[in-house]
Formats: sequence, C-alpha cells, structure tokens
Amino acid sequence: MYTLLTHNDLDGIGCGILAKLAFGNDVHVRYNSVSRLDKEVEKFLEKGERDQFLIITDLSVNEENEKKLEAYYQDGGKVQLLDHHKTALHFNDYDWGKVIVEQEDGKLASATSLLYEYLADNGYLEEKPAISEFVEHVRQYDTWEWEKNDNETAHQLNALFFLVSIDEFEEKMLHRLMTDDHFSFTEFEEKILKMEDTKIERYIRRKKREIVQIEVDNRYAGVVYAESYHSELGNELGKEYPHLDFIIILNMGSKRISYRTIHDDIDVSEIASQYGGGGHAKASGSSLTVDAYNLFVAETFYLEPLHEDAKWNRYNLKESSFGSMYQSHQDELFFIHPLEEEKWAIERDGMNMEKTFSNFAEAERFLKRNHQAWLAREEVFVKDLMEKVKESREEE
Ligand SMILES: [Mn+2]
Repeated sequence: MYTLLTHNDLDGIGCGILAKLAFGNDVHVRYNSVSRLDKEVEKFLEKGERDQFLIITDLSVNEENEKKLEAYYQDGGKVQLLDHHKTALHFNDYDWGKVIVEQEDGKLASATSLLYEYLADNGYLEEKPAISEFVEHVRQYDTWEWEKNDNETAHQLNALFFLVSIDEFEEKMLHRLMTDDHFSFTEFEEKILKMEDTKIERYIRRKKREIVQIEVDNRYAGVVYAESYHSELGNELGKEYPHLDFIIILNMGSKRISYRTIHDDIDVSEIASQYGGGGHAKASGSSLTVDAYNLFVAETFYLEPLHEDAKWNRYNLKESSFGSMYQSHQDELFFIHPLEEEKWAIERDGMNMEKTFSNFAEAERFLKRNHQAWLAREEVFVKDLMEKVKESREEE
C-alpha cells in the first residue's frame, strides 16, 4: 500500500492522478496546503503502519519531520520525497530525498514530471502519449514556461482545475488519461474555459487599478488584494508596472501572501523566507504574519493606487524625441526628453532635474519609482501644450 501526500495545486494534483494511474486502489492520496503537510506527516508516523510506502511530492517537511523521517527510513520504513523547489535542495542529502529544479534536458522540473519519471523508471507506470502530454502541460504551467511557449492548453488546464472540485477534476482526468490516445478538452470544457477567460481578464483589469506601491528593503513592490488567479495577476501586474521589483498579493481570508516577479534579477523566495515562507525565484508564498500585516496592510491602507499609463494616445507617446508627458497624483506634470545622444532628462516645473539617464526606460523607472507618475492622457498633454502656446503668445 502507498500513501501520497502532495500539494493542493495543479502540480500536486497531477501527482495524485499519476499515483492513482500507477497504483489504482492501492494508493491513499491526500492533498495538502503548504502549512498542512507537516501535520499529515506526523499523523502518518504516529500510526506507524510499516506496510505503507510514504511518497511526498511538491512539498517539503519542516526540520523536525525531516529528522523523524530519516529515523523512520533508517529503521526500515519506506519513504520517498520528490520536489522541485530550490528551498528543498537539502533533502538531496538523504537517500529518500530527490529534489531536482532543472531537468537533464535543461527544462525546469515540476513535481508531476519528477513523479512521472520516477514511476516509469521503477516500472509502476507505462508511459503513453496522453499521459506524457498531460504531464508536460502541468509542468509548463507550474514553471510558467507555458507563457513563453504560448501553450494555451496548459493555461486552460489550470483554469479548469479551479472551475471544478478537486475530486471532479481528478476523476475526469483519470478517465481521460486511461482511455484517450491524446490529451484534449471536451467541447463543453472549451466553452466554459472561454467564458472563464473573459472573467479573468475583467478581474485583472480591476486589480490594475487597485494596486499600491511601497518601498521595502530598497526594493519597490506593488501590493494588491486578491483571492483568485494569483499567477495570472502576478504576471499581468508585473508587466503593467515593470518598475516594480515584485508584486505582493494578499489573501486576507486565508491569511496568505503570494509573491510574484517577472524580473530575472529578483528572487521572491528570499523575500517570502523573511516571513517564514518559501518557493521559487519567480513565485513564492508565506503566511500573513503580524509583521507582514503591519507592513503590507496597515501601512498601505491610505495610499492611493497606482495609475495605468494612457494606452490609446497618438501624440503623447513613450520614448518620443519631442518628449513624453507624465502626470502624478499631486497633478504635477513631468516631461521625459532626450538631451543629447544617450542622455535623457526629466523636466519638472519647467526645469530639468539634476539627475540624467542613459536611456528612456531608466528615466521612466526613476520617475515611476519616486513619483508614481503615469503617461498622461492625450487631453492633459494637449491642454498643457495649448497653455504653453498661449503663454508664449502673451509674452510677444
Ligand atoms: Mn510544483
């Protein structure tokens, strides 16, 4: 008999599905949140059922359970931990731990892809196209490679996972992977996924207008409240406001924080670890501690949200050689313009600020970080232009 303790996200459920394909009724699967796993491991060890093979995927245990599991293993207990989180690499020190962040082919690993390989290598599960395709979609979703590869199926698979219950998702996928030659959605699923897409888009649009900016440890972050679509949100908000180093998504109901970044030089697992959490460089999480609450909730309560750049301008455009106009919450106007080759300046109140920049993007980042300014809408730009013309005429 097998016991699988795994995560309750798509990658974790992917593991549950593979285990059931391999072991059928001989496996007992439990889906856990990050914080729940240790309790489940304790329960398992207390029961002390020696005939059970314990498999842990997509999650790792705390130090206390790490020692207990090692003792259990040394005592003849069967246990295997498979994970792909950088923060779990030290489990490779144990015979029963296997943590791989990057696969041999250079692609990022996911728990589902690691378990698939493990089950195939040990002869528990025969590889076939439908399963391999499913595993690859889960892997691409979990590592966010789907976006670079434009793999909409991977994205939709996760959306479907959130639309139905875990049980229903598991049952549907199990049946499909057993009977179908290739992985695909049903016609009805395609239809509801399309509706869901529209819903997510609308949700993200709203959140773009709710995000506030803070400075923490010399880094700039955006703070937003959201209960759903954290990955999509982190990505879209990061792209809308690239001057922010990372995005903090607060779920007040579950008292959880998600940290997301689109920047390669930022590691949000380090930030999460300051609040007792962990995860990947680009996506991590922690619980909402009192410290985090004070910093991210209490202190940001009165802040005004960031303003999106004007999107439909014809004249006031970024990187224009005539200059680009920006506006702040204080109704102050800024003008980013080139001075000479590889030198850009910001004009404020008709005067150039002292600092200069080697390109437009640098100047814009400075302006957005320090003044939370946004590309002004055409009418603001035109009005200012007309006033300037009027002034110069009056002077004549
Ligand atoms: Mn995972």
